[in-house]
Amino acid sequence: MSQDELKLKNESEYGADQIQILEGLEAVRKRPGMYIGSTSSRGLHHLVYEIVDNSVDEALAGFCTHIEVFLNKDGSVTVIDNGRGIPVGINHKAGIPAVEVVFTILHAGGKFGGGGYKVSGGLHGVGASVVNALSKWLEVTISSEGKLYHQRYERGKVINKLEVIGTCDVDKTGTKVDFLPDDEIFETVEFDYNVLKQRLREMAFLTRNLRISLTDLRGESEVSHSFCFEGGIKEYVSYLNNGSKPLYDDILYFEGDKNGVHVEVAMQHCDSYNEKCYGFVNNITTPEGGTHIVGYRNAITKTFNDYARKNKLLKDNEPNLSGDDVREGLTAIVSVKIAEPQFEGQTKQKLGNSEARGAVDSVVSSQLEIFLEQHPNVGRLTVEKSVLAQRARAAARKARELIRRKSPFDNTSLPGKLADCSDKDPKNCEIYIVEGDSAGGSAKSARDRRTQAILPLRGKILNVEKAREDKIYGNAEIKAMITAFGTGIHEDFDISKLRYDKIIIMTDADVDGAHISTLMLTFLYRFMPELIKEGHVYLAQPPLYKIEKNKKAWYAYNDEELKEILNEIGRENNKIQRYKGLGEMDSDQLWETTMDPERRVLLRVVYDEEQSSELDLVFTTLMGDNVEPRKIFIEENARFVSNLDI
Ligand code: TSJ
Repeated sequence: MSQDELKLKNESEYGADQIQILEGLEAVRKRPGMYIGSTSSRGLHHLVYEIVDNSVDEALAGFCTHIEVFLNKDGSVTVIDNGRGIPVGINHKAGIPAVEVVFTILHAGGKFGGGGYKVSGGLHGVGASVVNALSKWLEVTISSEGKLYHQRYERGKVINKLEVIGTCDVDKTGTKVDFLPDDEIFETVEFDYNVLKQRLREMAFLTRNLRISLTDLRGESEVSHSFCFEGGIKEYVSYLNNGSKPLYDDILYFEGDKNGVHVEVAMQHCDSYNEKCYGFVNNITTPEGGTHIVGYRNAITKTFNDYARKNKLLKDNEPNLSGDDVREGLTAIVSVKIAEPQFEGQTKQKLGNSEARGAVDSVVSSQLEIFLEQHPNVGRLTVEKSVLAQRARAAARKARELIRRKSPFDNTSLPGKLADCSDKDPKNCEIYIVEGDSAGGSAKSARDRRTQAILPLRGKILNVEKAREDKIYGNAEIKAMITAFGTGIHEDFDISKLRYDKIIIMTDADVDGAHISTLMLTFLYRFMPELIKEGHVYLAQPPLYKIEKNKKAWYAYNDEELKEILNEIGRENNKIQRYKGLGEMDSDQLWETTMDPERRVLLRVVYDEEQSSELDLVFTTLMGDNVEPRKIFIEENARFVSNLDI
């Protein structure tokens, strides 16, 4: 029992208890990072999730069907649900209304009265009181039994007692919370509509039939999205597979309870080669996996092998299919709900509860076996694909060994086209991956030979989304990159062997260039994701225009900048040159505008673990066979680069 709860037991010390409580929330304001991870934009957005989580719990309990989120003009957020309303009765332990307990006592989430329990979240599942503590003001309004109850807090402190401020329909119930994040706490208090939209969409997928709407009232015209998925995580899988060709029409769905664990799995194979598997525990993503994912994988491998043997799709003298073989092209959502999740791992994003392993294994094994018996085409197509994957993997192993045998530190094995730098300390070094031999030539003469290496690539590099591993290793451009970087790939990957601190992709500032950048990023993301996660990957930003006037020169990196420069220097007597490609710049210009560390602009490619399913989608959408989603992507593609690094 916590200090707070102990104190609260003694009702006669009510006044003293209040002081204790205020100190509790003071602690949150003193060390906000401890409670919401960080005070960056990410922490700010967590405030919204923290509140919405409470409404989702109400939906999971079966009492709420609709949640609305508004971003208001004054910077505040409104969350409304049509649940039962946070209880307003006096909590017997605390001697204050339950709703006040929720907002003023740390870790009080849902443990009060009525036996309702909160399926507490992961790292940040600390509840409404933390949001309250980190808000300039917060107001809660509850509709219950024909009355409207209201209370206001400022920086976590009660401003007025819970009071009845009006009436409402007797059968109308629900909770509304308005809050304004405290700009003394957060580095930024500006919400990103798209970030919220993505997470709310995910929440809607994870709770089928729950409608979640988001409305942005900040701009001149209202922007709004509303999500409600009758199929829940089945629809999530079909959303993720949009842009790929499914191997069969069905989306497999398994659900069950075992050992106190609620298990839900949806999956479908595509004719592509990558596995996508997103795990959730109590609706929180687990980028590091954990016992639920292990259980799911065991079940899939075992059940497909059993099915293949039983139906003679694998001969007696052929080896078992590996997990990787069976999961080639497989997209899956594994969602479990547990009363007391244990999170482990470096970032506490890995499920540790051992009962989850057995529960998922058992639910998936038993239901998948029956499904395959009833849908033999799914079994046959999957096993046939897995057998091909098995053969390709054997070929890939040979190809990989050939690459591996050449030590990256042995200069003679470095790719012939690489113009390496002379400094041998990776910390000082960077490598430019340049599209085309001619641009490669300018870059070679432009560069600082001591610290900058140049690797020109010829034409478009292989699309790794569309090729099996063995073919990928045969590709000269990809081999050149792997040996130049020095790290190895996949299970051989060792970041300590990275030969350059910065990997900079430099392509023309046009649609083709963007496509090549994306192919490059796809390769890095699939084969060396750590390089992106650790922030080693950048996109160079060549200028789009050169403006000359009176023997002076300016460079503009986009149309906006061009306008600004023209406004400044006047529109007369100037010469504007639009660069169509890197090749149009001479080496001095290339150095000045794009490569000189003192003057250039680089975009760092970032990877947000919590949004990895979205990032995955970006790559597969662009690289898959479906043309329509690809067009959409190109319009939105600014999304996966951010963090201007000047
Ligand atoms: F986070 C929060 F507290 F601020 C918050 C809670 C915010 C919002 C927008 C909604 C909620 C919330 C809480 N919605 N619905 C509920 N439900 C309860 O708190 C509740 C109601 C009745 C009973 C019961 O057992 O009768 C139990 C609970 C947990």
